[in-house]
Amino acid sequence: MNLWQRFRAAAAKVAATKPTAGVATKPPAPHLTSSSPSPSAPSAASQPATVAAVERPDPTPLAPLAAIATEIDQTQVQPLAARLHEPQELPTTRDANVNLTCPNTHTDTESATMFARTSTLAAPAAALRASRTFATTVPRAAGQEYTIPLKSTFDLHLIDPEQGPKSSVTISQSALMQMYKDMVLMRRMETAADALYKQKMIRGFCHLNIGQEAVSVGIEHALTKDDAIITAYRCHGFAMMRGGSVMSILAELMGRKDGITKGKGGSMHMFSHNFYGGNGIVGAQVPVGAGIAFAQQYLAHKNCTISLYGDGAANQGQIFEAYNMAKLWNLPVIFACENNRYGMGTAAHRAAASTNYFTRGDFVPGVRINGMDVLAVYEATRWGKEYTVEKNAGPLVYEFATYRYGGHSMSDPGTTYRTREEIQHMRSTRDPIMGLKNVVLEVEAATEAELKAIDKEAKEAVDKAVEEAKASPEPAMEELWTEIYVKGSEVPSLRGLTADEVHRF
Ligand SMILES: Cc1ncc(C[n+]2csc(CCOP(=O)(O)OP(=O)(O)O)c2C)c(N)n1
Ligand SMILES: [Mg+2]
Repeated sequence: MNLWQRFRAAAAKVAATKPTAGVATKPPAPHLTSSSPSPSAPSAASQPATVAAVERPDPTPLAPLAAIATEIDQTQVQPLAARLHEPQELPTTRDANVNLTCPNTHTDTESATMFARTSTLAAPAAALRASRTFATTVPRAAGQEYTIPLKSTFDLHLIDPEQGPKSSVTISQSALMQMYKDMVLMRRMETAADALYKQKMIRGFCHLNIGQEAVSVGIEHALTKDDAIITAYRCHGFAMMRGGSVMSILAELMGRKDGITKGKGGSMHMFSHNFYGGNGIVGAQVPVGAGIAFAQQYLAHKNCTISLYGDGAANQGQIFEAYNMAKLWNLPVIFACENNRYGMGTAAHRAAASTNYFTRGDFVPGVRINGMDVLAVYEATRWGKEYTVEKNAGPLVYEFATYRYGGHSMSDPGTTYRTREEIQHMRSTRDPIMGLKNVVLEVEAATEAELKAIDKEAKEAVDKAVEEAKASPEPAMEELWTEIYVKGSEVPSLRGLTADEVHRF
């Protein structure tokens, strides 16, 4: 019998012993026996004065009841209340996280365990080399393939572990190095955007993805450009991976003509071939992603769609409607929640009754992936495409456990709802670039000097892109009237901001 069952049994006993009227006959709620009352329930002090006057049951049968209530409070209620306000330390559990059934209990440390099951990334390369478990004696060459054991594991929902993503990746030297280059370039680009914003060259909304690079890079490396991606407003990295140049992205942020959306979209609205944005309305892109997958299926294309959203969007009704339709129609879509642990300033566990986002498709199989490990993201996406397209097995729900180092947007310092220590801890132990760097050195795919040269090259490329973007003019006024309708389907005239402002096509 667990604590609650014991409590109920004791309460039933009390009720049977002395039935009396009034509030005092009810078994006391556990929080009332606590010295630190729960914020969600009235404190004992705030009980109406009449309570004292009500006839109380005999205290003797109440004693065991109070003892159990205190035990419940101390073992269950108080730790939960404390966790609402404290950053989560990362426990280390492993195999228990392979779920073949949908767990219905809520723990807010689930995604945190994902990081914990990754070996620390900050270990010095020399030490890693000394302890490496696989040898690569073959001389390095672009075409050389490595089979690299993953440093993180996957959590599965309704997926047989034998059939799920592999625990290692097989990847060429050039692809491995390209992943590193992409992440380094992306971080430099976002760092430049941060500086341009502070110089007031970028205005309005600007959501940086520093810390989350492994998600967009790992996904893109596992897809082809015929597969589709749609995401929310934290989209600069995806735009870059879908073919946008650094210059075009920075120019877009500055509202310049050479921007990827001709300077008309800004931070949240970037598009390119088979990249459907860049969407500012939280969650709205998720059903659109299902629609893109429907088109792929209808047109018999052998491709899939990755429809991304944040933990802050994951509780919306439209997400579940999209899951349902996708499963009903067996669509080739991967719904992918980038769980960076906060929706603006709200910690995920304060907004979600279950933070096991990968299980929330219920009947849709799911995988939780360490989103700070680019190789794990790559392997999960490779497997997911095979599952949804080649095997035609229907949709999946992914959760990428990730972390943003900066605030929600440039107007959020990002340190009021989480501690500086938490950010520092993630930066120093889970950084995706550091993690891949260690792997590269471990397998001897490149030397420290070669990696340094890549960093330098990325810095120079971004510096150049900044200058080019700054030199780009603002779009012409006529651009106000373009790209509103598909060419050939325009209405005869469009009204502007005021009634007398009319544009005729
Ligand atoms: C429909 C809608 N409601 C509210 C907002 C305001 N808003 C912008 S971002 C955001 C939080 C989203 O958090 P999350 O999905 O976790 O994404 P993250 O910023 O962490 O990448 C909210 C509520 C919005 N843009 N759209
Ligand atoms: Mg979030």
